[in-house]
Amino acid sequence: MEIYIDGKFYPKDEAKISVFDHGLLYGDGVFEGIRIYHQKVFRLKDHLDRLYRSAKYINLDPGVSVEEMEGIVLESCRRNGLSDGYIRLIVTRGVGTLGLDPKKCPKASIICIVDSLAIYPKEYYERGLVLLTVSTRRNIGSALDPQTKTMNYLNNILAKLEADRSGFEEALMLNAEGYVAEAAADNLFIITKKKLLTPATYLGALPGITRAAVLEIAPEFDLETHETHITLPDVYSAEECFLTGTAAEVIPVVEVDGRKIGDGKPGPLTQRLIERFHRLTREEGVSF
Ligand code: PXG
Repeated sequence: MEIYIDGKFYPKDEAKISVFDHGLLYGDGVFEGIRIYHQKVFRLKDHLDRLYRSAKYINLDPGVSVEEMEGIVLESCRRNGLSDGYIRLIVTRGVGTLGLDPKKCPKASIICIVDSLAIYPKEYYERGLVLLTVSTRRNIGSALDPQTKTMNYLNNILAKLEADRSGFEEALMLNAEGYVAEAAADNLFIITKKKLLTPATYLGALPGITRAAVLEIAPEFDLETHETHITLPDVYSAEECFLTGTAAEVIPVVEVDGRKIGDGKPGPLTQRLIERFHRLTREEGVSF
């Protein structure tokens, strides 16, 4: 395995960064999780757009153009030779002092890791996930905008810990007003009466790349799509429910807070969307 750090490739054991990096000290940075399918990088441009959008939000200049960043990702893929895998692309504020002043960090650091993916057990897809709504609310946009993918994931980790402590596989997070936002690291969808609904991003959902792909393919199944407000009663009474994310892909949800969704089995449209999404990952992508 060869890991890219600031212009050079290192073997796994030698891939190290400074303890003065503000990514480590303050979570000051942004990142992307990207998937390789069949020797091609899935929706790389969309991931890079989101990375630069997140960087702009925290006023961080990655120091390389989008085209150069694409080159870094593709070269990392070539050197690692995985035909299916996971890319973690990270831009940190870089090395600075122990004070949090970002001005003391002259240069951003870029890290690109390509590794095999720890995929969810197959049984999760066959029987579906059981969710718990946690008390940890999604960050409010005026504090740290959940539409951006920053290195500060404690909000999500607190949610995950809470679900885990009660024996649940995944956490459902509400925003400060009590509307459904997303799962700890995945977007949420429900299907009701031929409508496919997902929380609008301004309500606390990340604009997920998988979410966008599902919204694109949904009309093929006669589903009318809406990015909107969703409440817990909407989720409980939905016919079908599923999560989307780069790692999880499309995964059925069969129970939320002790309420069965539909008949408590993965829904038929969810299953068709899963198959269609897999086809998309075979057809699309940037070769390396
Ligand atoms: N919401 C949040 C908060 C996320 O972090 C998604 C939704 C799904 O977005 P994409 O673009 O992937 O469809 C994410 C991204 C992991 C892991 O190890 C997953 C994510 C981020 C970091 C780690 O499972 N998901």
